[in-house]
Amino acid sequence: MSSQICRSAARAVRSLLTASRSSNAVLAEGRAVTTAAAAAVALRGRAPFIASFYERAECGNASRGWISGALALPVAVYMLQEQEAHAAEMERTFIAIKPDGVQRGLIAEIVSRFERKGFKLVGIKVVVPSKDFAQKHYHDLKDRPFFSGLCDFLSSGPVVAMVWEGEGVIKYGRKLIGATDPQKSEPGTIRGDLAVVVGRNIIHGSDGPETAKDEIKLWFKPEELVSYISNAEKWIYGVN
Ligand code: IDP
Ligand code: MG
Repeated sequence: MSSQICRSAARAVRSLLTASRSSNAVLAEGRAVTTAAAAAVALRGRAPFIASFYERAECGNASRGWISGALALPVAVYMLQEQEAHAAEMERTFIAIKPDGVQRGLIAEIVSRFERKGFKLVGIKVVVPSKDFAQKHYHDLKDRPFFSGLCDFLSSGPVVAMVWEGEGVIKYGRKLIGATDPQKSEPGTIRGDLAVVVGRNIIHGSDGPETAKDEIKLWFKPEELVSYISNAEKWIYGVN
């Protein structure tokens, strides 16, 4: 079941609820029937039982407004649960533009590569991390000879910290970024196109689901992240 259909049905259901609450009975009935039809289309295949009720509600005569209203709540609950479940499933990754990328004026360039791909920005801020914070972020590299220098560098200036959301965003985000060493990054990747040496490779990206979760938690408070449906999503996701 495509998330697109889920979302459009949820939107239809929201309209339905709004319409059924309306004090203007005539308008409410007309709108409820229209949105009932939309919900039926969206539900067909996913919840045929409920959808068939909606279709009957759409075709019926005197009772149609009543049926639409009566079914609004269970369907709304069903669809909103589906939507919540999808939102919970949607992958998120932590991406940071390091001080070299910020100082070189590459923020817009980097943001646009993720945005143009179809990923969704759900959190962004500019911070100067302390060395202690940088050490926490790079804790898995603490035994490497470059660890101290790397943490000095990360805490040397503003970093643009971001959370991006989308299907496959963790793995594909790493593809957009390119190999750690820009000399080995393919042209077309961020590091391949915009950086030259490993010590100044301009961007960080989580390397797996666990790291993504830990890094998002380290850099962002939950209330700094926004859940929303982008208008472009119905054109980015879909199954034919
Ligand atoms: P990644 O950023 O591609 O995930 P990691 O191996 O996790 O690469 O290393 C984290 C960061 O440490 C790199 O992005 C780079 O800035 C730095 N780094 C990695 N290897 C070296 C090295 O050999 N010399 C200096 N810095 C390095
Ligand atoms: Mg890494």
